[in-house]
Amino acid sequence: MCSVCNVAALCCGIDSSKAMYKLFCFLVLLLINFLWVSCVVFDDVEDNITLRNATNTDSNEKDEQGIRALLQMLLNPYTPTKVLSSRLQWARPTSFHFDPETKLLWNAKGEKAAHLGGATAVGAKDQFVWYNKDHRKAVIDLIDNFENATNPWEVYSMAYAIRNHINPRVFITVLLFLLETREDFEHVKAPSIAQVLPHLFFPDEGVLKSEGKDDQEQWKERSLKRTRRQVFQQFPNFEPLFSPGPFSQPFGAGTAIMPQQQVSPFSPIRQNFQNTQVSPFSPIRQNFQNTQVSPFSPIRQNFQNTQFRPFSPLRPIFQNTQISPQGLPFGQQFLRPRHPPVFVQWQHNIRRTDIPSEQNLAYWREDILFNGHHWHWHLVHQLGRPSVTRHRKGEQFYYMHRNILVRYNWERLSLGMDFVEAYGDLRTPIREGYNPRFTGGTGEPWGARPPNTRPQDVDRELTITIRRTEVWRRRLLHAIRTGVIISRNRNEIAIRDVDIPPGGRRGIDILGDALESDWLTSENYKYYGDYHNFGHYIISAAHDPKGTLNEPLGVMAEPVTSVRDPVFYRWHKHVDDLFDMYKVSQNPYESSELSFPGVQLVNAMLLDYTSEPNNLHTFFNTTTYNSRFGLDFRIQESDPNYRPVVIRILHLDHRPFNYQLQINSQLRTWKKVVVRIFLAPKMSGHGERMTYSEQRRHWGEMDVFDVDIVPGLNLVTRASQESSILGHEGFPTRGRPGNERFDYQGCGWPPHLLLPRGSPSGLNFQVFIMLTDADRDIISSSRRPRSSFCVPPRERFQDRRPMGFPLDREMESGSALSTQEVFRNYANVRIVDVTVTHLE
Ligand code: CUO
Repeated sequence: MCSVCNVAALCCGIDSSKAMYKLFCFLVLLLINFLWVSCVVFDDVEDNITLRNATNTDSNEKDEQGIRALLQMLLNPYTPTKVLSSRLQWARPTSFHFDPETKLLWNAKGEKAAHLGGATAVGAKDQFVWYNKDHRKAVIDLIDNFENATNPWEVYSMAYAIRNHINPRVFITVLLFLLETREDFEHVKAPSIAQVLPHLFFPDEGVLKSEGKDDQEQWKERSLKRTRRQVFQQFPNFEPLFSPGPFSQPFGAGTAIMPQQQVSPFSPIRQNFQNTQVSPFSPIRQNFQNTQVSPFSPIRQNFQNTQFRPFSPLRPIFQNTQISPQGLPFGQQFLRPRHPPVFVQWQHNIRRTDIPSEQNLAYWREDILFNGHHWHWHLVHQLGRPSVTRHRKGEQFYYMHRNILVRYNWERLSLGMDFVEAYGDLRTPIREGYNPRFTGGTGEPWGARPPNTRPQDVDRELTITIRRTEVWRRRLLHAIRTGVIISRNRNEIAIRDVDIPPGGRRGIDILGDALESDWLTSENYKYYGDYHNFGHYIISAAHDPKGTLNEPLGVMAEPVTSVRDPVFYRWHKHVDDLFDMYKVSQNPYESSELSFPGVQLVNAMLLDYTSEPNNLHTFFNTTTYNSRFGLDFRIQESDPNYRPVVIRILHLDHRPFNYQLQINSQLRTWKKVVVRIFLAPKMSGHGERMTYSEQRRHWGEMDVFDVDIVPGLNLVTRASQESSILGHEGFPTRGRPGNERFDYQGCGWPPHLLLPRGSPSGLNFQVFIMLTDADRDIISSSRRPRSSFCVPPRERFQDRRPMGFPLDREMESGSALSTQEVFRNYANVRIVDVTVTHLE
């Protein structure tokens, strides 16, 4: 029958001509089949679960088993625990038992370990609503209970006992939060939210598969291939970071789809860095030689990083969307002969809003990493959580959302649209309709809002009147105008953006907590209410405010989805207007705060090495996304129709570039300086030159870093990918030597969206660059790269200045002048005109 059976039969002394032989063969084949199923069917789940630090000697084997199981829970959010446990052969913990009746968790000694009444308040099938305070409280309750666990194994044991009784979204949020904050999880690399909950980013399986058929046919000859080739043919000296190979290969079973990640040794980008480091005549090298920079200096680190890291703006995406760091080509993990994948090209071309111009921005609003960034920011800046409250959280709320808004306006300008218009009066209709056209975790579609829907008082999961939010707004406006917040003890707290003693809070920080708002860190939650969050909630319920249609809430209910809806930016423009009223009320910076005697920024340029200086380029690119988990979970792998879904996402991208700065120091000794770089459009949407005041609301942070300079002329090169706002590969958030690095991508801005789209004929922007004295600005010297959009738990922002300094306030010199004219007399400032060209 088969050679395997013959050999086995021979070994066992069974005659191949007898009936006994047939039975024996049957048993052998059964055994082989069992082994095959165990190894092949389940191992691609197992393959993807790899701890960041496999040789961590601190964690015992049990802890590692626990962590592995916790990650598997994350990646299979809707599979019951028992099914997962037997499929993945978890070690079964017996130390906890949960009683769903009493909501009590008992430990092995028969003692009450926790009461999960709060955590179970959100039903297993309820739609999770982040901006609903009760739902956030469920998250906090569960976090509190998990924090009693003394090690990862205990966290797993508790999770095992309670998981089936907790709303899956609450459970996932808590688990990811624990991975971010617990010290015993420091070495664990958490999966991205797009991989944990892909249905929040893509439509359901049916839509994907039907689109996939079309796209497979189109793939070989259609747009993307042409787009990429055109980009590189236009600039023959520019070698693509990724080989275009995958676009010219037919797809099929076993075809590797991962583009080459390594930068070619002949790439001009690499050469550039090699040149700047290796050449003995390089001014940069001379600079290093002269200054004898310590091997631990951030300057040196910067160059080391830029040299040895493969430079790819897309690399973080790949790292984020795959969990296995073993070096396996990404696609090969699931390209098994038995399950040829379905390839889907995802182009954001599903119409979701009725206004065509708004629809044109879908590629930006629906960008996966951007959605993930916003979600992650809210995850780590958990509301009502004093033990892990992030430093300057209220100010961060203002600043991070200001930057989102600024960049959205850059994009609108690139497409010839007006800047976003505030929507703050909840009694007026919302012009834009929005139909999300994808489903929530429970399989129900998100609520759709028809055009010109007028929000009303809400009475469904929560009860809230518009009148109540208006009272809160009036009180907040009064606080902004008078510069005084009334505390819960009825004390008057002055809110001012002045330098503050350690432990004190700036006015913008206090205002941010009151406005967002946070029931624990708000100085008076009862009085100032929950203004911003309830705005989200009322808008998300506008299409069914009383729940009479039994329609789920719209995407505005959740940070992970809210940025997809055009009304998000309108609501946040209104919130930003309130913050800006406060900023405008602050005294302008004095010239002593802006100048830097003895240090001049002689020259500055931006180079992408494909054309003249100060010419930057964007284009559309693709990324492959593994939807192995979540999207196709409804068809089991044992089903002959099972095929994994592999998604290619079209997204904006740009050529990496460098800032080159010539800094002259007349000081007698070396000096650490802070370099602050911002970008803004030069002209308004109507083609008029903007004044300082008009341009002020459109500056977005590009980078803030520090560098050591020596007396005389210094040449400083900084790579765009090193930016302080970006999610970095292996960003060392914990800052302790010897720690494994943690993938902190979620906290940073998506690297591929660093630049605005620009226009085919070139759109004019300005880059504002300022040098300030690090002795004044930096709280403590650290070798960690700085991050502008979040700070690790229990640490402080290094930059002492207000976020957005110096462009966050009005200037003494008057609002009729341009920014160039306002800073004309400051030798430490330069404004560079740049052109951003979009390659089509
Ligand atoms: Cu991030 Cu309104 O805060 O969404």
